[in-house]
Amino acid sequence: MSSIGENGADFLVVANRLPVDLERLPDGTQRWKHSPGGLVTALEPFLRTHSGAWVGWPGIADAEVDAFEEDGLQLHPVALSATEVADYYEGFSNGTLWPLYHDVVAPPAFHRRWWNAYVRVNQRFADVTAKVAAQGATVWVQDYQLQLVPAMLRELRPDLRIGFFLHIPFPPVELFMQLPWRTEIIRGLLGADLVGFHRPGGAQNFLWLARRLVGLEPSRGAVGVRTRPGVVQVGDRTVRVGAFPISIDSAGLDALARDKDVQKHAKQIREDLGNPKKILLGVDRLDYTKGIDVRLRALYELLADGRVDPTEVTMVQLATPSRERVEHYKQMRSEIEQAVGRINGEFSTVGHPVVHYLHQSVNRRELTAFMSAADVMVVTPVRDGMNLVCKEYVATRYDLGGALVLSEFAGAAAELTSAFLVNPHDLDGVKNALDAALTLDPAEGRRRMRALRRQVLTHDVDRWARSFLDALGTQTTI
Ligand code: GDG
Repeated sequence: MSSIGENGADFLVVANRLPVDLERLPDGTQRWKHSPGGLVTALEPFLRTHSGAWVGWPGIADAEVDAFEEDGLQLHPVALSATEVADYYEGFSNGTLWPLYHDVVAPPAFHRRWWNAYVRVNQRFADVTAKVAAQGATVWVQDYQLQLVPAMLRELRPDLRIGFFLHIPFPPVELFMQLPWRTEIIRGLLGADLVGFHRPGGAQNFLWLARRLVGLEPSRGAVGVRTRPGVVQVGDRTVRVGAFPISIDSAGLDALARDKDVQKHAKQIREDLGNPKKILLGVDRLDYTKGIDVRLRALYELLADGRVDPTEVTMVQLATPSRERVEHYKQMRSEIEQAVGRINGEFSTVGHPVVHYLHQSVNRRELTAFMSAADVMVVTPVRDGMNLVCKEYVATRYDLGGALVLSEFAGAAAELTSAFLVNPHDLDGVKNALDAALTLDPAEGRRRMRALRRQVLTHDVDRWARSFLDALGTQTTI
């Protein structure tokens, strides 16, 4: 770790979180820890192989830390007070925008105090970025926490090339219109040169809103083709709008899954679980959008109907702790834990629980071993921008084993069409898909997995980043 020199960065990522978390130890000292999460997982391989800077919050309140360099990457921490964490992060980002953008699966709360903090914090991110970006630099702003940054940054630094990517769904017009500050958000995003979404539907929704709320006419509305953006004229500037489906470091994960120790660990996991005939696996941040309750309900009914034998099938649910101070999350956690308890109470035998529920995060190698050990990966979100877990599972199955049950409401469903696709609101459909995946003919399973792998291995995170940066007009050799 070293401090930063005088020169500004040519390529910057601006995200709510830094790719490392600051941790305070009981003895008062601090240390940096690698932080999990979709965004970091997605961008890290790209940034490590290019030289750049990352602007973000270190993950704890009131941490005043200087910029530093790690592995050739400049890290610029943005400090947030405890009140700002409560109002901007837990409040407006995760209590207003997150549920609103995920089809109001939980009711969003609208509070002016939260909004004011969101504006203030977005301005701080823009100020820090404006200070550390070199003349003419490319800045890539990430996600729903920072939607005002593009316009704020353009105001401060018109010389910059600014891209924005949204990692969660962009909602239909009727839902977005609920937001009291809807016009401000659209204007904030329009400060970018390129606004990217996972799916063409999100890009289309955004173009509609730009017309309805700001009166802008899209000059090319056809956003159906993945990387061919629509275009909207904002004064003398052209803003491009398009769909860029994110992916994973497919080759890296494939290699990790082939590692002998990881395979040994996978075998050990099966043994530790009592060598059941079939292992079902769920891996999610503990979030109400992920449909963990849906799969537990389906499993419960399959057991109750006698379609699944509890002595033959075991489910492992890894639920990474997430947003634990936000009310909806506390409530959902206890509901899920009750559902696990109910299944185990009714169907387990001593020493052999049907559901192994871990509310903790595991390291990457261990996660890969779990995926290698699983016969059926169950991904049932009621709404998900993309969902990387399902792509990761596919990347680990070099043996063409395993089966994927995937919600139609995950962005990934458009690409992973050889999965068992389910509507998570249709409980019978989910049960049938789980049953089909558990009793899958091995040859049919290999055929499906081969098709899934062809997609995931040829569409990796590097390709995603390049296609976005190419559309932004940046040389991806930086
Ligand atoms: C947002 C959008 C979009 C999970 N538990 C552990 C662990 N993870 C890793 C997974 C995966 C990542 O976290 C989760 O990514 P997802 O895409 O599934 O979901 P979100 O966190 O909601 O991400 C999503 C994504 O942004 C990218 O644009 O796909 O739709 O909601 O990589 O493997 N990793 C480790 N231990 C765990 O316990 N090491």
